[in-house]
Amino acid sequence: MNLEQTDPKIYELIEAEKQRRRDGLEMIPSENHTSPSVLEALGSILTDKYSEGYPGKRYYGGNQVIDRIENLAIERAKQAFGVPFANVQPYSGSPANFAVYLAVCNFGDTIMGQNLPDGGHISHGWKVNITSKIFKSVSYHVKSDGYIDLEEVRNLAVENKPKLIWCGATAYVREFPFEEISKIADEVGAYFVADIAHIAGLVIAGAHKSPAPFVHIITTTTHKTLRGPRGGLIMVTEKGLKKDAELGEKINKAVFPGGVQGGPHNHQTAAIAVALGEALKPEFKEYGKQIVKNSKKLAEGLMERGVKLVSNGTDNHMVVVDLTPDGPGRGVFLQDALDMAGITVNKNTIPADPSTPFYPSGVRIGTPAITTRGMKEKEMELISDWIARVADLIKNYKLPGTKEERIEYLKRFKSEIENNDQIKKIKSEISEFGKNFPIPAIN
Ligand code: DSN
Repeated sequence: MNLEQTDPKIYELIEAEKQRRRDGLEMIPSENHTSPSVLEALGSILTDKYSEGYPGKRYYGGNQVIDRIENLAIERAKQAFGVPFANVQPYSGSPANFAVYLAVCNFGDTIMGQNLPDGGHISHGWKVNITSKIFKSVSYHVKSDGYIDLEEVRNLAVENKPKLIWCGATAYVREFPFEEISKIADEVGAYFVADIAHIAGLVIAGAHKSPAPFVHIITTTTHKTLRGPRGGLIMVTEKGLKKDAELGEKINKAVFPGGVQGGPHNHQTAAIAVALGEALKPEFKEYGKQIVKNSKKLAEGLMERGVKLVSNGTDNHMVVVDLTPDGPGRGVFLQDALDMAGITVNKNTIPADPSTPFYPSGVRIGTPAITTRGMKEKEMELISDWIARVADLIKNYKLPGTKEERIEYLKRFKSEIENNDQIKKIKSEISEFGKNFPIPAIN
């Protein structure tokens, strides 16, 4: 019996999601399309097994095969990122980052990371996150040109003597200054951690500088540019082991039993191993480089058409549109209008955002998933034209001041945009265009 017969409701919903993807373009920078092989491992019987502990040291019997799978994932992670130690068990990025804190910090210590509205990640000490409640959190910012303010990083580090400094973000379009911040971290004796969740695939492909020579620890998710299942990795570098020879052991203990996780998700570990195996193939280097070429071309196309971008361009897989020339808090209009036209993006804060994270003033647009579908620079020209046309259509919508007004206004906005002939035309153009670029595991 298959799912179609045993649970037709869920089956139909999965089919509907497949159709949504076929009809549109996934351009959320943190998403991708996994291969059939990754999905086969993820959907395997490995999900049934308990295996708390690590290879050769488990709390459950019957883990002979699981040990071999986990060891394979570890070896591939070490090879892919050029590091001597890897833990492949974190359920995802935030639990991985939390384990790093547990391994090297005590509650009450000072930590430092990139401010969330400036593109930083919530788990790097943002005010609503537990990391700002159990640690003293200090945030650094980007300058008006969109680059990390290294002078501020140094001043804050010298003043606050953090135990740990993060470099990594969710909405940063420039190459991360790993080398420059490592000097500051060394000067104040801090652990320096790169969170490369967004750029992991680019690092493996050689399309972004590797943090390995400069940091002590690297964390990443596995489902963004790395194109694996949802999951996380924590790695210790040679530099990290020099600072503390026990660092790998401390990370392992922090992930389990010290942290927020129980049994490893073995189906996920196997799928991560498959994704890493794919990322070690020569064609992945081409893929990673094409992601960046596409992103740069998209940035050019948008700016030529009058769309303002944070930092006026990009070095990586994403661009961040700044919608403030027509008023604050307007990310939601472009996100929803593009959604209706068949392009999936997400509203996002911009540096020094005059609005809030729920009604931010920007939108992130990324090329990892459409590059997986085989799109190249020529297609970016078309896509930038569609995006610019939609951005033009929403120019006159302004975010009202109160919560009640916003709800009513957004309802009206959605119905007007849904019935807009231009949007309908773009939607049908995109759906026709997408047929030439099959999605692995769907078409
Ligand atoms: N939610 C992820 C992203 O979209 O960048 C970060 O955790």
